[in-house]
Amino acid sequence: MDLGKGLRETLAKLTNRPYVDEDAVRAMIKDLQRVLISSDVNVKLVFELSKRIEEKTLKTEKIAALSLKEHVMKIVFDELVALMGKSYSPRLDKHKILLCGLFGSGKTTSAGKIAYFYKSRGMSVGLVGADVDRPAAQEQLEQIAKQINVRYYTIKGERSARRIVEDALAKSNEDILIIDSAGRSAFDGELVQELKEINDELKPDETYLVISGDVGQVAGKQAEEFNRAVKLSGVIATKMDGSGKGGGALSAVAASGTNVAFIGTGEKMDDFEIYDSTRFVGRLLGVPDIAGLMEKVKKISEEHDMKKFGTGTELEELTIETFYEQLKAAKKLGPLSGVFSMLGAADVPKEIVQQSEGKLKKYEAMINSMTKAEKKDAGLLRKNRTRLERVAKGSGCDIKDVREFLSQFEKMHKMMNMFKKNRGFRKQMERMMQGGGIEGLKNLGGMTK
Ligand SMILES: Nc1nc2c(ncn2[C@@H]2O[C@H](COP(=O)(O)OP(=O)(O)OP(=O)(O)O)[C@@H](O)[C@H]2O)c(=O)[nH]1
Ligand SMILES: [Mg+2]
Repeated sequence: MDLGKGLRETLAKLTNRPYVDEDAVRAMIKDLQRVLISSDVNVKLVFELSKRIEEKTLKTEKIAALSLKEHVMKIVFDELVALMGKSYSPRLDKHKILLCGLFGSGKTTSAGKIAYFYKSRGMSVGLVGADVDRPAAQEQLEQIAKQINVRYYTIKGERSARRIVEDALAKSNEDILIIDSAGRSAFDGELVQELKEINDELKPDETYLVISGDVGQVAGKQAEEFNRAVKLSGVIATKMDGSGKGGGALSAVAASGTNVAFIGTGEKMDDFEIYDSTRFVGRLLGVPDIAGLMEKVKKISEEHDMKKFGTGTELEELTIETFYEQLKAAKKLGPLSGVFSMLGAADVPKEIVQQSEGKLKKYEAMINSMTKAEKKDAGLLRKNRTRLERVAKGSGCDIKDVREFLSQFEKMHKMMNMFKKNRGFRKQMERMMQGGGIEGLKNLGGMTK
């Protein structure tokens, strides 16, 4: 299951309640446990986290400025961040890096990514191909070195990784030297032996273990084993783009006493980030950069694009025209659905928020072909084929397209009605639209960077 979606739904359920009491907190914690465990977070960690959340929410004094809901949200957010471990700051001086890890975990790709990372910061980099097991490994790394334009060192045909490292050390003078080592199917004596040899020769300043994020909580055990053999500086968790188990891997590494240093989020050289647990959790909850997003909301509402979204004391009735205004505004905002979910609404369907330019143009043409009465009351169109045909013809679209537009409108209409009934959401939205509420949201604590 998608950890982010599960967490967002859990929190939305809580904020959707008219008031929060002990039962509400307990129900939320149950949901949270289910979501985390199904994302392969270790059961023991989940229960420890639940217990802390329960104690903190029910037994600690809340900060005066926060509502009880905000208080609970802040505690949950902070606990999730703690579960996902510490953030990392890589050194930026001259140093040598050793990469190790099991087969196919992403070592060679990560070697390239680190090289690219430091090169982009103006440092000189050398890559060392010390994988003497897999015949194609040397070419793979050489290819990467060419692609990102950094030096490459190896001895073709050499069977000893140690000698390759020794040779590279003698020849190189780059700020950053990165050694790619051979993968193994399992953590065994042979692997430890080879790593120790390289280690003795290289005396690395940083040793990173590369783990594929899709192994889930097994990552913790791997980190422990490797850390015992060669002292690790940190873990690089790769394939964090595809895996639903990424949260499990990160939390397990954090619990193993090592820490996550970088994460790989794709196959390209710049799909690579310094690990920041606050940012990671923020992204899961749909608010990657809450301060930046709020700035955008403010700016757009100042441009009046969103004025019809509901300023003043009442949200206006959603009509086809106001819906269209919102679609245009939402496009500018990007991850608007994340804001909605933070405010306590369930996720706005992606297909509504992410409209292409072409589609918006089509919608505009459709709206221009509608009568005043139809724009006010979409129900007139819904069941009247003649009207549908007229709009389709007038806008050069198929009836199917008009129906799709109407169905999106109806979905949003339903959501708006839900929002309207929810006073808490309404208040937050109004405050936000007036600019003042942004502070309120920022006060959710750890969410700002
Ligand atoms: N989606 C995605 N794919 C990745 C990521 N990192 C690596 N890969 C892919 O995973 C596969 C294995 O990557 P490698 O870098 O060759 O792994 P390795 O650990 O060097 O493999 P061995 O040398 O055979 O042990 C390749 O197809 C990579 O493109 C990532 O962060 N995201
Ligand atoms: Mg490799």
